[in-house]
Amino acid sequence: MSARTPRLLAMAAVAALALATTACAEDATNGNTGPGGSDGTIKSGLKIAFLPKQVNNPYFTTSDNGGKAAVEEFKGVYSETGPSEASPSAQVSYINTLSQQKTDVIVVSANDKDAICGALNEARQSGAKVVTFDSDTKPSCRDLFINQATAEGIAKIQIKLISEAIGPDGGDIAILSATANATNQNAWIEMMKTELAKPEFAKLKLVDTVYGDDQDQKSFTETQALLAKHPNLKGIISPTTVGVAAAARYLSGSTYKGKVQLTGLGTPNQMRAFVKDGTVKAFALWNPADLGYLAAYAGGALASGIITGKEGEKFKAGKLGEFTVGKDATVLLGDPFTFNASNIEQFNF
Ligand code: RAM
Repeated sequence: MSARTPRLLAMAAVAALALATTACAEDATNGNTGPGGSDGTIKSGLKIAFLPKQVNNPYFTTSDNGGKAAVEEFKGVYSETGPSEASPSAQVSYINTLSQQKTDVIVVSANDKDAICGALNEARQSGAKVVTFDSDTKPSCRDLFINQATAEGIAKIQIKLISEAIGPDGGDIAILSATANATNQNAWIEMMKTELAKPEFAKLKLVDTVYGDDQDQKSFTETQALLAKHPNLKGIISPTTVGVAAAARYLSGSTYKGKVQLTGLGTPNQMRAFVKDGTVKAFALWNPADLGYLAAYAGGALASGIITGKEGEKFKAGKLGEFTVGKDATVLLGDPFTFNASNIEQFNF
């Protein structure tokens, strides 16, 4: 774990408080009222819109609230809009509207790396800066991608957790993913396959990958179908907060509870009951509020001319400190964090 981990722990522990009190601006880069930018401060009055994969997902409620706190710190105008279903092209009409409204920064988690590119590039031609966060587009369609953790790190922790949960005898495992086009889940699945090819995981065999489309009911039904189809299944990895919560709910009410192991990427509030009842031993995630907060600051820095997306550029992200733009116009939040029975009570998001 990196030096950022204790910070994540501390941040997450106070996340509810921070969100409830709408973090004040004591160490923000605000205070400027003019056009700003050249002196390294974010311009005030920037219109910053968050466009999640879907709006009715607690993960995005948390991330976007983190963005709102940041936008308020630098005295911008925050908004959130988006589809209720995470389908590939569902975000296009929202992007067009935001562009017509002369939004300065669109912060988007992409349902598909290609499908929204045309709309995003039109918005950019009209003057908007585009920041992807959580799930990227093709790099040519955005100015910056705010990555929650490396795909390799996210893959490694999930393989490690399922391996530990199943034990040394190993067995068949399956993946319950989000939508088939999701850039983020697809990158993580590829890296999980690479990880599984290592000798230490030779006893784990990936037998199926299914998609719950980040819909609770579909994820629940897909879990049920997976278990019917693979009677020897020993574990499920669900790299989506919607999927892992639905799978946990199914398992906890079934005869598979404690026999078929489950891990993945979940929010503590959605997973707490299933950790307590023994359905899930451990799962991982980052702090979604920090991810949204960082994305908002990055958007503000872009729209103020502080950064352009070039490797090596630096910008300040309020309480999270200074970040550096990496390769392919990407900024990294930190490492994933593991939640289990010993720490889950400390988190509220
Ligand atoms: C779901 C979404 C999101 C992903 C998390 C882990 O909420 O698919 O994109 O990052 O899970």
